Amino acid sequence: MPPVGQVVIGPPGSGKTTYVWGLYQFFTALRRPILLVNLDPASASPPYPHSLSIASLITLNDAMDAHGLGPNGAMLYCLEYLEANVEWLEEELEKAMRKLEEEGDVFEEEEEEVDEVDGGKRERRKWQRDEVYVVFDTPGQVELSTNHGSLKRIIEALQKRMGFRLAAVHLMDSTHILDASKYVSVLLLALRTMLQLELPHINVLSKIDLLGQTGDLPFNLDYYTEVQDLSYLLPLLERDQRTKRFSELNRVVCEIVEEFGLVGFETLAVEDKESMLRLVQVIDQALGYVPPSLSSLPSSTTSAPHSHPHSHSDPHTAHHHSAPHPAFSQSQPLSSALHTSTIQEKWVDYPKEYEKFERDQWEKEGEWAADRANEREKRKAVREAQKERGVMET
Ligand SMILES: Nc1nc2c(ncn2[C@@H]2O[C@H](COP(=O)(O)OP(=O)(O)OP(=O)(O)O)[C@@H](O)[C@H]2O)c(=O)[nH]1
Ligand SMILES: [Mg+2]
Repeated sequence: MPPVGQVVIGPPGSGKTTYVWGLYQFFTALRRPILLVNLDPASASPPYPHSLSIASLITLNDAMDAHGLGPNGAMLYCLEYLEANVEWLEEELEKAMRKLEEEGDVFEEEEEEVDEVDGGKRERRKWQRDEVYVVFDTPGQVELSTNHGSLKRIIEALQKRMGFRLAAVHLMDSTHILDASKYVSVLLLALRTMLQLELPHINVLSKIDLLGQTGDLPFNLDYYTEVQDLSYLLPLLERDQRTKRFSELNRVVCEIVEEFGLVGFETLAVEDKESMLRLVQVIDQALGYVPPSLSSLPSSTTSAPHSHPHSHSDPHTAHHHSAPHPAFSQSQPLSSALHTSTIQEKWVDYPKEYEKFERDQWEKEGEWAADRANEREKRKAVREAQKERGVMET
């Protein structure tokens, strides 16, 4: 089976790079192998641990200096340059994947767990080619995925020549849905991109944690995620002075989106592990990808899962868990309707109550972890005392 992965696309600032970094942390916690590829030439040193970067081939500044281009033209030039040198990308990917196959990957263990489980040795896990998951971070210039052909052709080359199975994960800022006219633009952008890239496609309303703080949502969240009867939007668009005179255009756009019947949305709050888990499972399903099973993991990874009091922390600083997430074995994501109503409660209707509930849970988890650490210390002291007694008796 060929390698699988995601091409992460979306407008500037929609959260692509943060999501890619979050995915790395999440996959590492789940002990799933992951390779990150930076295809944004404006980002010479991406914040996440990447296996390769377009910046090794060409940067935005190179293109601007060499050809006297502005940033937008230089961005298109860089992607065209990458397309012309797609063999470079293939060779670099091949090298990175072979490294995982031959040398394997090592997952960080918390010190005390390592001491207890395997006497301080760290196991390297070697991966099969079909287990390797590759994530491509792309620039935010929308035309790269709506009408400029280079990104599409680069993806096609990876699919045809290396056998990649890729899904497009299209992030769009969820706060746009608060404004009916912006929501219509988001729908149109999603549809245009789906038709251009022709990949298994998952549209995502990102930064859903900001939705409740930013404004009032006229309809329930599932109205927007499931793209239900868009005629309900028309009175809102009529009321808005900016969009009133385009009412006929808006009506036709809504009809087109409904006729295609392709657009729907998942949601994402990148720091929320349940939100990440749900999205990863939906993408796995779209790709027909079955993650490496628990039974094939090294013995040290099958110890009891332990939660971490800071598991909700910023992805830039979050700890890696040394055991797989308990939900790892769940093959089916929560039903879409149920999931969306939970998200609505958590981020839109009762964010404060949820925050308090989660804080209480973390406190309990923290106490539990402290108790466990004390227990471990006690057992260690007993073992040492027994050892000493043994030495004295012999
Ligand atoms: N609250 C919240 N903020 C987020 C989330 N994801 C990203 N952000 C913030 O959004 C901003 C933009 O994030 P990036 O990851 O740089 O966005 P990008 O799509 O890579 O941007 P470009 O590369 O410029 O196109 C940063 O300040 C992030 O911290 C999220 O889920 N919730
Ligand atoms: Mg970025």
